[in-house]
Amino acid sequence: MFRDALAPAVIHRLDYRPAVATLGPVDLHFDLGLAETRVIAEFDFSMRPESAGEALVLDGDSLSLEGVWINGEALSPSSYEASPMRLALLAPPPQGRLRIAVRVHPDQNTELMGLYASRGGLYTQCESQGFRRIVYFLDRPDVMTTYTVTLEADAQAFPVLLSNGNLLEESVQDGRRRAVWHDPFPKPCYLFALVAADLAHIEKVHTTGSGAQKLLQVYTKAGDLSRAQHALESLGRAVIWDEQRFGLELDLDRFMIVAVPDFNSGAMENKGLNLFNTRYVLADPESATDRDYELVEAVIGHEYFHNYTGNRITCRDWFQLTLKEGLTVLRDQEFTADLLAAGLDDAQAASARAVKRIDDVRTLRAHQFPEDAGPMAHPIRPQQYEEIRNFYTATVYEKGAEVIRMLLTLFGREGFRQGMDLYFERHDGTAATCEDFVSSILDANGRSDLFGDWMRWYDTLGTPVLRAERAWDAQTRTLRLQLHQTRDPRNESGSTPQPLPLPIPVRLGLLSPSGEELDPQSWLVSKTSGLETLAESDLILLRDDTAELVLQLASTETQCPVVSLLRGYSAPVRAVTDLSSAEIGLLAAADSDAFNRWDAFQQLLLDQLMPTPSGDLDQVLALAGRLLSDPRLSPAFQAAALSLPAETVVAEAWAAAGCPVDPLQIRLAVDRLRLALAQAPGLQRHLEALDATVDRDAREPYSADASVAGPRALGLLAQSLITRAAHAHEGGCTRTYQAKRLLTRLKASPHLTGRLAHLQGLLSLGGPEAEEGLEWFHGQVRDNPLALDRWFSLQASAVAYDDLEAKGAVERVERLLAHPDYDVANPNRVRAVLGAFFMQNPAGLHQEDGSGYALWARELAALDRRNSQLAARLMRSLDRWAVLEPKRQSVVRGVLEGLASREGLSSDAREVVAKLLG
Ligand code: HT7
Ligand code: ZN
Repeated sequence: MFRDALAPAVIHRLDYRPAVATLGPVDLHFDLGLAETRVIAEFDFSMRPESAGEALVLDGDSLSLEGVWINGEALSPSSYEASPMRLALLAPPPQGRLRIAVRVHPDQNTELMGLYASRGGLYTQCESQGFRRIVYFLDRPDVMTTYTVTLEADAQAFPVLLSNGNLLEESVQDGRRRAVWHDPFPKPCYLFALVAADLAHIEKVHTTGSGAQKLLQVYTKAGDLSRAQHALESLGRAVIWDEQRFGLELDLDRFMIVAVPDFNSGAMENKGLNLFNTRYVLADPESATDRDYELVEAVIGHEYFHNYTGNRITCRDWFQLTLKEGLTVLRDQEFTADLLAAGLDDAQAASARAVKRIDDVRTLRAHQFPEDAGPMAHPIRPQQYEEIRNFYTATVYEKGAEVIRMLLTLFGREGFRQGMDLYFERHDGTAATCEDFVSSILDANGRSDLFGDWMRWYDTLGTPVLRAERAWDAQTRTLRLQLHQTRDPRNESGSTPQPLPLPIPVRLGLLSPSGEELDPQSWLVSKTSGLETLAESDLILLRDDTAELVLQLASTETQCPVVSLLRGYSAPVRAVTDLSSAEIGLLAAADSDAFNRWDAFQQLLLDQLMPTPSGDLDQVLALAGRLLSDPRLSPAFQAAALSLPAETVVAEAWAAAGCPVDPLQIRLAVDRLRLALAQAPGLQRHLEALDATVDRDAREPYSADASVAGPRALGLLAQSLITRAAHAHEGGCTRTYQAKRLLTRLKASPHLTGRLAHLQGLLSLGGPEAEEGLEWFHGQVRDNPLALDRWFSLQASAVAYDDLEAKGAVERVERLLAHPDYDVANPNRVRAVLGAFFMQNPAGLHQEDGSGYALWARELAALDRRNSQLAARLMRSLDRWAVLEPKRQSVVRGVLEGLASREGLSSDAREVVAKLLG
């Protein structure tokens, strides 16, 4: 008897077994309707000899069976067991042709997994386990086969019928449209997709390096088509980039992107038919910011790159998720960096790449570091899970990309490319493992010896700490650099403990105390232990827990040099050095490595934000002036350098220093520093000159190009500081003046980037101008859902200078939830309100009176009943509750225990809440 388990099952990586059967080509037939869709699947199966005599158990989820046949014969009720969650053929023949018919109800599918309705259209989302909500199947990534799909639907309601691969035929008869699609590439079912909707499209032809013609298409609602051009161009750039950088050509005759208004995540790489959240497709100056333009290009690249890293070579099991996600993130990061650097001279290109690197590391530190320090911490390849949907995490994606980036750093572009070539040579068309990838890269570079040590990165959780200490002998001009790594103590317990040292590539530089770069050629590494020196003289590979590098300096320098450690952020670790504030200031002022220059200044800012600030505020303010007046720095870099660390990043720094986290005190500390920068006499001239560029920019035709977006970001940063100073101005006249100026700028701004910055400024000042700005903006965007999302999120995350305690935040969010434009069925809108409040307004969520937590629990319990995946993701906003000060901690514990004891909590939410409770 096969029972549907009530208790959640924990799935262990080491329990992997191949499926009991292999499947032949699949024929799918869909009779499509919003209220009801009938699905027939037909395929040959062949039981594996090792599984002879076993039942053939097919996965299902919320399905109702209409009939099941083997070799054309209906099965007798005693030969199978069917439930919404599975179909078990109790004594299957060794092989046969299986036919299964089910009915599903797309318009009742609020989870947006499987086949669902959105604004009159039908769409699918099958990763990771959505196909089982369409028909009973062996829903696992190592079961790969080809698909032929017949779609039938009302011709008027569904003028466009799409599925994976190539269109074989299309016809309309008696008001019914019929389309047959065939995908010649074997794929796992999570890459299946269909679309039936009323859509328009734009297209272009791409001729590959080998001369083949490929059709690239973007589908949207007719009213959105004018916003699809940037997506189509981005797709064209991605196709070219993958050919040029990795020699990978588009393998299908056509490649389609479809924009979906209701979508759980960002996008999905279904073979030849990528489905996208509208947010990552549609871009025009009124609906997308500069940042959104960049994100659209990056996400389109990401999904397209999956065609090889994910689709052609897929994952053997879901534990290997980082095999496709980490690698594809690395590829999309490189895509963006290459595009940013294209056409620039060497120095400008290096600076453009550094800005991208800063951006990526900022994301890693803001999202992955807290995850790795909290109760949901897991290695990039987890050992176990209850719901795989909870493991689409910053760790699997972002840290996974960093682990692969280290291989790129070690072997360089050429070596990495050779490794990728070998990976495709060995594994194309298969379901592979992380071991397969790592050994391909290492073997191609003659470093198979590193394999065992390297795989430790896949089993280690937590952010490793790298300590560096110097000992300087002035007489012999010898620098002893001691390196010491420690890993999270939680690695010493658990199912596969991993307490052994990690191989850590460390790129380093030296500066003289007067700020001159010491040429790496002039160092002589006289002795090493616990590490390898590599061909590039500024790169070493730490192999042990403790290592020593002895550097002999050729220069006449007699003072201890300043070490610039982990240049370009060469490994995903937390560095702790013995540098004084003055030495960190020297790096901020003079390091030739732009990433470390940024990092050094951010460190000084962070030191000012600690419960007991360290360092010298005047030095920080003077450095800010120096950064702003350095003509070698790009405006984009300057904007990144002067942006204050996010409150969540400050909270992590407090936690790492063992200080209980008080989100309100953090907000006050950040605000004090913002005010100090805004009022620093040495900065006024710069800020005013930059602020004046805002009006000039508004008169120019809009471009999202980095050469324009960088200066714009800096101008708007200056505006935000001037706004802060204006609020503090005694007597209120400057404040009113600035509010009126922002309101004028808001109404004159031709693009969303400016409008949002001006409206944010107005919200921080408050008063009648803020109200007028909100109303005006709403009037402009009421028919533009993406821009309207921003109107919601700006308010949910707003910091008002009159209410730094955020006492009015909960009430404001309650008003947004009651607003007629709020829509709980639309994940983007839910993220715009709840996501923005929970993740970007810590002082608001963590109100001392518990009102933020009460809203959190009420809304997420309700959301869990409708869309459990989205709810579980938003619950992660309390990941770090255990580092809060005791009073808030005890309130959160009560809230979490209350949620855990609720009847009917989804398995997604149950897993997260249980982990949060420890
Ligand atoms: N590979 C895709 C993951 C994804 C997803 C996962 C779970 C639930 C819904 C989802 N939608 C898309 C996206 C990507 O990383 O490319
Ligand atoms: Zn991906």
